[in-house]
Amino acid sequence: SDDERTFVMVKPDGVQRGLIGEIVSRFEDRGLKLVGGKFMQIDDDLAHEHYGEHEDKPFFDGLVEFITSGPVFAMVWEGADATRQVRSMVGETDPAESAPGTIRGDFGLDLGRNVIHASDHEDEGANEREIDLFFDEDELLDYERIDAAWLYE
Ligand code: YYY
Ligand code: MG
Repeated sequence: SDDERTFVMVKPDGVQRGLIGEIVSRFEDRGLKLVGGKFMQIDDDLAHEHYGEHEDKPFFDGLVEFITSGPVFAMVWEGADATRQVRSMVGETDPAESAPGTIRGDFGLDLGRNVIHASDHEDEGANEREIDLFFDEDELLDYERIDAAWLYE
């Protein structure tokens, strides 16, 4: 289906480095549809919930400190196979291992400052869980892109 939704977030480093527009443009250019967006600061509780799967990892405390350290830009993008396609545009977790042309491969060098979060396509239902965590239902908008007929056969 062409209405899969996925959660994406420009992290505090991406916001500080002025990369919001560049990152939004990449998803728009790909033909994905923005259905929600929120400029916000993550508090400790939300950080713990969002990154709960990493609670026992050595990098967890630093990760929570980083993600709560400044504003983030949270988004929901919709399109065919959106979760997997966005992850492929994002690159590997470590920017140093990410191919040029990917967001992390073009804008990062360090694992702990990798610019962007996107729902994991290998974690079943992660996209829906993360969308629910960050957005209320009425913050997600239903509309057609005017070029929809040219994006899908
Ligand atoms: O989903 P993704 O962001 O690509 O990676 P995760 O394995 O879910 O880890 C979340 C987050 O934690 C990652 O974006 C950077 C940070 N991190 C880290 O600082 N050190 C690690 N060894 C692994 C992950
Ligand atoms: Mg992950």
